[in-house]
Amino acid sequence: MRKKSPANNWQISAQSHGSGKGRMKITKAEFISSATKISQCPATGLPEIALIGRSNVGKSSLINALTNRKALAKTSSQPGKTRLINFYAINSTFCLVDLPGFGYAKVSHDERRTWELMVNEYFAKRDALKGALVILDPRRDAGPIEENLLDWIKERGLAYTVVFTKIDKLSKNQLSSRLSELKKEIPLESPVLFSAVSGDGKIALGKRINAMLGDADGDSGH
Ligand SMILES: Nc1nc2c(ncn2[C@@H]2O[C@H](COP(=O)(O)OP(=O)(O)OP(=O)(O)O)[C@@H](O)[C@H]2O)c(=O)[nH]1
Ligand SMILES: [Mg+2]
Repeated sequence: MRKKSPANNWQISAQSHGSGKGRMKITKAEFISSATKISQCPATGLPEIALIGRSNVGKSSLINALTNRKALAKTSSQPGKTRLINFYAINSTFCLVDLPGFGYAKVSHDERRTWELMVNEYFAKRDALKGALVILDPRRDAGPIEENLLDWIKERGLAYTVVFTKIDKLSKNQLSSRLSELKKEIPLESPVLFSAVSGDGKIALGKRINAMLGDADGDSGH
């Protein structure tokens, strides 16, 4: 069994510190374009890391926090802000791809279906897609949607990182007990604990993205 001890797996403090090894310094972040289908996705030639998660979980805010930009990606306190697939080139070396969130009940059935098809098609067919950031709010329960999503990502052979965001909204104790509960609901390995407000987890996440991109390099045989 390659199970890590909870202490290693669920470390709450010191995630944003650590050595400089593998650190990502973002010097350039630019919006490239939006797409609703695969044929509209930009031909950047860059590997892509997609952010996936429920509406309002903080996907777009995470992009802004990571890139130190206030409004590179549009955010809103209302769910359903991101309605297109948005591509952001980082350091001209890879793209972060902001996807519409799922599970937002207040849009029409047709519109929700359109988003699902859009995201499904992107995930199934986009060759440039090398990794996924699965964004979760530790205050909310994870369910079959997240479980299926993780299965799907694994079947597709994508690298992925689970990110718990908005951790500033919980005390350390609350966070710790929520993480233990969530761990029973979905299989989680070494999640990154993040806050777009405090900046916690930015360094850890940058390292993970670097590692995912490094793995993708190896896979492509270059
Ligand atoms: N306290 C706190 N609020 C956050 C954090 N991240 C995002 N938010 C807030 O959560 C709300 C939703 O953030 P977005 O980044 O727009 O969420 P999203 O996942 O992109 O939402 P959709 O585009 O609808 O899928 C906004 O009001 C943000 O300010 C965080 O780390 N801490
Ligand atoms: Mg968004």
